[in-house]
Amino acid sequence: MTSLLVIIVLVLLAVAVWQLTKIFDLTQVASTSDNSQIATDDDNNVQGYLMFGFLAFIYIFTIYGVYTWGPLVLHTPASEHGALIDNLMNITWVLIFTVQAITQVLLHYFAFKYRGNKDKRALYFADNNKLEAIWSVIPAVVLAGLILYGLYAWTNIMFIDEDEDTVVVELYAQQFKWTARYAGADNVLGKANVRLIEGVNTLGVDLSDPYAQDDIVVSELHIPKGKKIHFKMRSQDVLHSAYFPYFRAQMNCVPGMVTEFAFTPIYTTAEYQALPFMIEKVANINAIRAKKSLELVAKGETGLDPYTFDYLLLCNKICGASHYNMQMKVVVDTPEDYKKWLSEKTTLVSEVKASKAEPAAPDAAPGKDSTLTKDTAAVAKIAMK
Ligand SMILES: [Cu+2]
Repeated sequence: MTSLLVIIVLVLLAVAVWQLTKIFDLTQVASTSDNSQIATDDDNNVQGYLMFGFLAFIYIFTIYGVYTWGPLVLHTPASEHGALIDNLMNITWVLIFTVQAITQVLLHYFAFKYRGNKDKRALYFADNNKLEAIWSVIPAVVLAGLILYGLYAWTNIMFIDEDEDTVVVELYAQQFKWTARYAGADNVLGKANVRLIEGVNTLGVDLSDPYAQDDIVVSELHIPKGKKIHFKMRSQDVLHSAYFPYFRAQMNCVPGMVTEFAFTPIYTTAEYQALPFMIEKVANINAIRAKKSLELVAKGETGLDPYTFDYLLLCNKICGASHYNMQMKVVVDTPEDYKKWLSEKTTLVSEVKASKAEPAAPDAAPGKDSTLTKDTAAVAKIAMK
């Protein structure tokens, strides 16, 4: 509301200034100054030099931006293919910056050089085949190279060898949470369908399918370091996008179909937390949080907890009101820790059995509601932060 008022005030101010200048112009009618609408050589000179001013502005702003926000970009990739994506990204940046640096200087310099002048006549110039060939062929060759390298990187990253020993995990997206399902010892996910969603079987797994017997459903994703993880994505409601920024992986989750992506993590969570850049980043975040905490405590509110780094699975498609908070913690374990963690989990089949053994269905419903209330409370808590 306040910002709307500020905008209205600014617009009214602009209108007032504009009207004042009109009045000022009218009072100058009798004076000797040149009031014609045709640009004079003086006007053209001013415009010519302003071109250089604008050129300086875009370069200073670019350098300022790189210096100020550059350190915020994603650092060391945590997956095997991540370096390939970063390399592609860096090559693209270098090309863009080089072309931009050359063309902007030329554009603004020529606008200055050929600024209007009473003594100059415009040259009639139909075309120049040699020039046109140069500025068509160079970008075509550069772009073709970039696209070919991109295709090579993409097919390399997206290729999943069916015979390779992978860990198959399903990522199930719904407004507004992620759930993961492990394929279990057989490494094959049981069939699933939204029509089969019932009680604790929130993913609609077909419990009569032999492959579903050892499936494990969890709300925190654990994956082993050094092993290829084969993700199969489903969505219950709308388009979501499974985004693992540190692993340089993203794939849309589309209702009614299964999408796939695979990557191999190369740092455990503990190893990644111990990287020098991450220690510095966390220290910076905590310095900001500590300052904020002091302000909060002074106001009689509770301070902020210190931040620790964790890999996250985020949703990268605006999927509704709580999209911003649709995330799941991802833990990369050593293969031994991962095995231990997974062995402590119960299969979905036994969870469903246990829930049915409990007295009557009406009791199950409030249980489900209480998780919902807990989720809403958690969202509200984070939103308040
Ligand atoms: Cu989403």
